[in-house]
Amino acid sequence: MEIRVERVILRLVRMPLVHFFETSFGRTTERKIILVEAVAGGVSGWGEVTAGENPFYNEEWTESAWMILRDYAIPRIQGRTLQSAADAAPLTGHIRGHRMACAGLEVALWDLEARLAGEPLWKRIGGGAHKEISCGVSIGIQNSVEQLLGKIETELAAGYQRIKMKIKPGWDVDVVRAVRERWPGIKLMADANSAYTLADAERLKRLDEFYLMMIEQPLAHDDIIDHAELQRRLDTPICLDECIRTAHHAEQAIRLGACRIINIKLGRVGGFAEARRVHDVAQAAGVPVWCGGMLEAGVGRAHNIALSTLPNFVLPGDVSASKRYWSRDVIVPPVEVTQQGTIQVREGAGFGYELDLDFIRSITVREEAAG
Ligand code: OSB
Ligand code: MG
Repeated sequence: MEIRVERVILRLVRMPLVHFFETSFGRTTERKIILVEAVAGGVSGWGEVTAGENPFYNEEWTESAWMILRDYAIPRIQGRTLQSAADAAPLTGHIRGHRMACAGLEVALWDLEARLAGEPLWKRIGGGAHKEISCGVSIGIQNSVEQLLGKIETELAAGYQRIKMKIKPGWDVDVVRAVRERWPGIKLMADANSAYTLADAERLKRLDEFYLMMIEQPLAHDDIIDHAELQRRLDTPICLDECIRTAHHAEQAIRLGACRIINIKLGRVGGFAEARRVHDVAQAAGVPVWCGGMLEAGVGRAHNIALSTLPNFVLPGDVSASKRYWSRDVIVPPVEVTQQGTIQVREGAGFGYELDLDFIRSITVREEAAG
């Protein structure tokens, strides 16, 4: 589907979270999110940049993404005629790193292509294997164990299929034990966001006792080799998040035995084209994947749903209901989760939700249009 990209508009929106979210690298109370609108033939496609407010998850943050988009990514796309949204990633491929920034534009172009074709986005990217997405929740570090147990209770009652809890040194073995003792049968996993080193292997080994589904990214964000060493010592499967930025990384990690599961995030890998390649590499190796989250607003959430319809997304992901994050989302309807802990995939064109443009206008703190 030919796309002549006439105009790209960047909007910075501020959205307070309903509850703070804390990981091993810090606490977030308000998101600063870039929404990307790409226009062709009077039709708009929308993307969301998933970078955090600070360069702590990876090297990107909202402001770096704004500059990369404005000064590098958009000028390479705008005014061009693409044969398909698949042409976008190669055009920004020589930009080192900054994948979340480039992905914000890439995913907007896929949404645009789907809307121009009058087709659902999931179809356009080759998805559609699942009509319903299995949902888990990611629960941050809390002020007390009691608070954590209370939160887990609420999410299980809402129907979520698996619980992911954040861990860090000092909030790990004892806390996981408390959760396991209370709920011996639930699907449970832990995400360390790179808070440990190989010197902590014995401590991490103690988590084997709690038969977790997986431990996500225990070691450094850029270290596949130490994860391979750790995986040899653990019974619990390692899932890589931060380490996997390309399909080539996925290939290397699998070859080295550094993980048995991969978390795919659209932004971290640079958009749909690379996400699909990571998915395919994992699938060919018999490694299951699931869709991670970055506390997205509705646009990013809707893109994650489309991605999760690819066949090898066989484990519950971190994509959950809008209301867990926002008192009002930027899409209508908000993302809703059934009592069985699933999201029903929508059939409309593009990502299948309407933009709440009045609301977006009311929370926009900066806007810049190129073209
Ligand atoms: O590591 O998966 C992560 C949020 C921000 C940064 C990194 C991560 C997360 C989450 C939250 O776990 C997932 C979500 O609810 O969107
Ligand atoms: Mg993670």
